[in-house]
Amino acid sequence: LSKKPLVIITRKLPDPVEARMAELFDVRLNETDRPMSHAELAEAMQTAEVLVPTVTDRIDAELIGKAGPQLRLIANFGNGVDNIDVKAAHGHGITVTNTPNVLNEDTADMTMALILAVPRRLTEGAAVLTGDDEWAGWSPTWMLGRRISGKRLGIIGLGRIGMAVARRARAFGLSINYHNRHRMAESIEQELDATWWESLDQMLAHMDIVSVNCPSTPATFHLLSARRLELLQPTAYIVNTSRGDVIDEQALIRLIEEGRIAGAGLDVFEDEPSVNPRLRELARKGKVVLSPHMSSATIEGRIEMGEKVIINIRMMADGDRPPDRVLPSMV
Ligand code: 8YV
Repeated sequence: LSKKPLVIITRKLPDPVEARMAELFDVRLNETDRPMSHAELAEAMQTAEVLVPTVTDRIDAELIGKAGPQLRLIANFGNGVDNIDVKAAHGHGITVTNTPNVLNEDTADMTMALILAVPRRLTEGAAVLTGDDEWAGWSPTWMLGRRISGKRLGIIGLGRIGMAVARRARAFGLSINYHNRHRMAESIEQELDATWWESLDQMLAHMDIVSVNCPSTPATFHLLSARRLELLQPTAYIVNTSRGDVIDEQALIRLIEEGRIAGAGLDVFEDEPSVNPRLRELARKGKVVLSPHMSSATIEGRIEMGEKVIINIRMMADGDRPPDRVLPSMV
């Protein structure tokens, strides 16, 4: 990289982040805040030394294959790198970095918000006071939800975000269970009072609430397949703040419609930004709570994500290894 590399940012970032980047680098901004088209991305990759994409840009093998030789770094503004073909980038000698850790707490907060909102019917209750009808008043049998405390939470993917969820969930009286391919160190299990389930199938059959916190990779595509979703108890809830494609969304919708899963809290969807109309209908019925991919959307978080991107670019421009490199073996 040159000392003041040409950095192309694909989306509008918070003002302080853009200002700092403009001080340090030769920055080309996207003022429109409309995602770049495939052709615009291809053009950007012909000129940029550093590309800063987001989750809405699909940087596939074809685009990477057509990138100019000056492109040395793809510094993703985001934690998940499922939008980037990391193997293809690596094959072309392009480094990929992400923004880990700074969004763990925000994502865990939103996960808890959904874990609480669905069984306690929060959006359904809120809708009573925003609709046209008057509230008929309190009744002993009205708006009864399900108790949170004392229930079993199963975390799929006890990583940095999953652990932040576990810490919060313990304070709400949930017991902590998890499924990872590899068991965590005993010290972590002890700190979180967490039980490892080697078999995801077994864990699913025994949980009251399941939270998806693993990344989207080829290995986790439809990890919650129709067959696995059918293992859940009819009283169980699912929360997903990871990526939509970890769950077979069609199967999830069908099982909730059929009353074979109690409900879901979803911040992510298989085909963003379009959301299946049947999910919207389930939301109107109070069976699911939907939020539009906003788990990490805090002012503080976005600024810290920007700082991470800046550090990675600076390190690389200084000839050092950027701290948040994503290697093909990690995805
Ligand atoms: C971001 C996310 O909003 O970081 C991630 O993986 O899903 C979100 O927190 C998005 O990725 C920004 O690119």
